[in-house]
Amino acid sequence: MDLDAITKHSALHAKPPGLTFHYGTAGFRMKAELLDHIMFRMGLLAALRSKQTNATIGVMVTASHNPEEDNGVKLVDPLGEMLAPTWEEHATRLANAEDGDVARVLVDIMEKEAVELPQDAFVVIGRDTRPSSENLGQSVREGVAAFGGQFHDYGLLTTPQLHYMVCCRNTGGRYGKATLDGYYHKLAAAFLELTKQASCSGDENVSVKVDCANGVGALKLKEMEPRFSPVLSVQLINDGTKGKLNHLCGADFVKSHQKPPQGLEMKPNERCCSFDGDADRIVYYYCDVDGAFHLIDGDKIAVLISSFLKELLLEVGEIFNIGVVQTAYANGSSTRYLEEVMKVPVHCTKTGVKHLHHKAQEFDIGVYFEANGHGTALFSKAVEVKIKQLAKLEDKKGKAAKMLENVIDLFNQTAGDAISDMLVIEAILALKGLTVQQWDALYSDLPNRQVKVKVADRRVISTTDAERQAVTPPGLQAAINNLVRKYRLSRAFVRPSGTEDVVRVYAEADSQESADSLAHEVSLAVFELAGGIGERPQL
Ligand code: G16
Repeated sequence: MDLDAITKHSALHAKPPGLTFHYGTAGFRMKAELLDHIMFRMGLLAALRSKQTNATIGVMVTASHNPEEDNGVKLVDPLGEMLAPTWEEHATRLANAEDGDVARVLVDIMEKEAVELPQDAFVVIGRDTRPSSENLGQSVREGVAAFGGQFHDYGLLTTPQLHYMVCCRNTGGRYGKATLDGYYHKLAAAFLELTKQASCSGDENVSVKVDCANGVGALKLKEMEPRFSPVLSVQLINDGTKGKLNHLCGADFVKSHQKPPQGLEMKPNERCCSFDGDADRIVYYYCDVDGAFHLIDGDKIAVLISSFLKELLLEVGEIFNIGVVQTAYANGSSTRYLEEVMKVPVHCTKTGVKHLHHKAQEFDIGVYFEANGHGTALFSKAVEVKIKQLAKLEDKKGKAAKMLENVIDLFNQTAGDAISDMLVIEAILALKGLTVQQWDALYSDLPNRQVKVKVADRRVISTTDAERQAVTPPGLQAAINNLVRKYRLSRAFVRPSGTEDVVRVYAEADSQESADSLAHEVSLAVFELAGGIGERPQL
């Protein structure tokens, strides 16, 4: 490693003064103009991580659900998972190093992690459609090259596609081919095979309106559509040809505002869904004959998937432990339904798919979904092997195992994936002969509200118990407890966002009016006790 060259090169990607950076819920995220030095340094770090693991590492340039002016970056570990927590700390340290100290911090990380310098480094890069992403991707490439690493830049990809590519490359192609064609082929083949088993297959082509948040998901779904169109037709809305990324559209907008995205006209009972800006989240919705909007979020997706998997397992006759992982945002009704009606164990982790993913790996079959629509299902090696064996049988058991084999292939097991999840959902609905209205009717969500509060420094709020209790600032949790007591069937919590400069407030109660009012009162408590700035929260 030529330390002088790295120091010189770092000076061309100077750190803006006076700011502190933090590898958050999903990497670094902020205004795009502040990110150049971080991109260069994450290129360096990805090369270093690649040397240490002797594997391909991924770098995704995206700020997912954030506004178009923001951008971000996250590193993807060898099996397509999120970066290991100790390396998140290295990333934070490297991002905050003064320009002249970058080489020294790198040497320090190398020593700590026992990285062998002569080892080759290979990094794959993907980016979303933000105007800033191309240049920021160039800075990542420069970082990798400055460390003597090689790279392959896939250009525009959804985030889950990049996770998939990393996993394929590090498993010798066993997970799939590390190309877009390989991704489309794997998913479409599994989907077509699976839906052949639907009793009404071939009768009618199902149609879904897909709001693509004006993001990269539109491009990729358009490319893939001919492969599944014999069974499913998609009408793309907010496909990026005119609107702004994530503006008044996309999964985050629909979930948090509980209303349809701009540009999407819904006829009663029409089946609709929304992706977010990098297509790693999905939520479904429809409006009924009275014009009322019905949201089917990540919680109901987890219920649909886990009940389908349980039924298949019963037919296969194998006892595998299946668990569902949620976060504090999960609607109380969903947790109750999973535990009491479906008898499935439910675990709660901190927000961030990295936490849910790790917990889900503890089960033979782990289904994880955040209420915001970010999730997937994971199958242990032992399950995959057993199901493959059983799928060779020519009886009823074999048929169910074959279906399970297709389901396993249809899930993107590396990350939440809106395209893959949509195909899983559509396949399950077809196989079970369910409409979205019947799916929605499985249980009723408790009315809920999510709001954001601006404070001077959101890190004054710290939490415990999977973010359900505030530890600091003093008095905040007691204030929340007092407010919650005023409402029936109520619950509320606050946490600092790891992707936006805000504090998030969540409240649920027995009526929408109560949920709104509780969320508002808790916001005021945050504003007063945690250093609110700007306008006081309004109801
Ligand atoms: C990211 C994470 C999600 C998380 C979301 C919001 O999603 O991957 O796990 O739920 O941010 O996080 P926070 O509340 O900390 O801002 P995305 O789709 O933006 O990458």
